[in-house]
Amino acid sequence: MNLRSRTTAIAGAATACLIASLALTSAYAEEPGGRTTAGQTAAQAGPAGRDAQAGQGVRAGQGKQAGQAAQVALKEVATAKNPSAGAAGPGNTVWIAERAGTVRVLGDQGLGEPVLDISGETTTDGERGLLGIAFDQDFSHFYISFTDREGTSTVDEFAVKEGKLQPDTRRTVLTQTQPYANHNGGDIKFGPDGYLYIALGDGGSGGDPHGNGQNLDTLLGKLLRIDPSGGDPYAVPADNPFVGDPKAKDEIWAYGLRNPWKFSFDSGTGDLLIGDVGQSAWEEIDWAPADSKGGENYGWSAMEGNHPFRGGTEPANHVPPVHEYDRNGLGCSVTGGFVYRGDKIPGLQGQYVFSDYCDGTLRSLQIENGKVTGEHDLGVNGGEVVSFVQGGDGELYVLDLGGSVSRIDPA
Ligand SMILES: [Ca+2]
Repeated sequence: MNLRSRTTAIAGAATACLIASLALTSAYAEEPGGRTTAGQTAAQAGPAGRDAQAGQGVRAGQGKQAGQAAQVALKEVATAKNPSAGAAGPGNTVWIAERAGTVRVLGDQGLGEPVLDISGETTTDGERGLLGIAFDQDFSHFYISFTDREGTSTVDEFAVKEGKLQPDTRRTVLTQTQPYANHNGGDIKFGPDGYLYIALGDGGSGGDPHGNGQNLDTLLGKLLRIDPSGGDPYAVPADNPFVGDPKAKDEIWAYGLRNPWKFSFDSGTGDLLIGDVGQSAWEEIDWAPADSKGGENYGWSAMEGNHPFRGGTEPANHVPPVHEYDRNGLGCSVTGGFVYRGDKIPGLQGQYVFSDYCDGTLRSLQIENGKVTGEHDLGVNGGEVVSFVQGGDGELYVLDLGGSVSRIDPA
């Protein structure tokens, strides 16, 4: 897949809006007295960032280096309408969520007809919409994460029988009201422990005006861990880090997050990786080992990446990002991906693949014992990359909000 044209990148109003709201409005329209409009910001940043990347070629030789970048190619396997999330489904299927509220299954001829349509229950203003989907480990339940028509973050569950959703079993598992339209997070994944993890942003506006990131008495700005099958509407695992602390919400697994747009667990090691979108200067990848007991403080809004934010003091328990990058050419809104555990690209084995919504270049990190020992530009551009999907076979897919669903193949 090639770089998209400037015209195409600017064209979609929804696209421009999401660009702006994911990252850039944090310093612009979302704050009182912002310097410019969201539309202008998006038009300037998206295509410009992409143009700047064109011709730079492989950057693997810069900075830390460990071996050669894997040789990969992007194979478009389907087109969708604003794909926003995906999940491996029963029988090695791949399920794709479209932001306006539909879910479709990838087949040999692209995406099938919607198997779910909640488009009447959500909106796509700001950063809203259908933002996450997940199956539990035995594919007996399917979960959707979306903002409802009032903007409230909502996680609902469906029973699955013989690979099909059972609409009459739908129930709401968790809701969280949102003070602003942006920074909803919204990604959901089951961990290797069988519990459901839910990422919620800091509630929005810009600069975390309510201090939610460091406030343990709110679910905003957190990664949650719940057991939806253990209670009604859910149970809290007894070993969650703040169970028993009356000043902290029991559901919290980790905190200090701004807009954890996408996160994943390494299917090989169980390690946790979170792409947390920065305010206006630093994009970051956060990490925790598989044997973490939870409770990590990733710093926001005292810290943005490794840097004190607006005079903030680094918390004593701050867990700094495993990787950060600034806004000088590499993008403006990190999109967390997956550690590659497929078979087709041996050179990519064990590397964390991620991208940036404003830039689109696929990159990979070699991470050993919580330290980045190598980083690579994979030499391909996924467009307006909003999500990665890991198929049941371990192969990775890239979702371009503009419509492409592509698989990462060997070159
Ligand atoms: Ca942080």
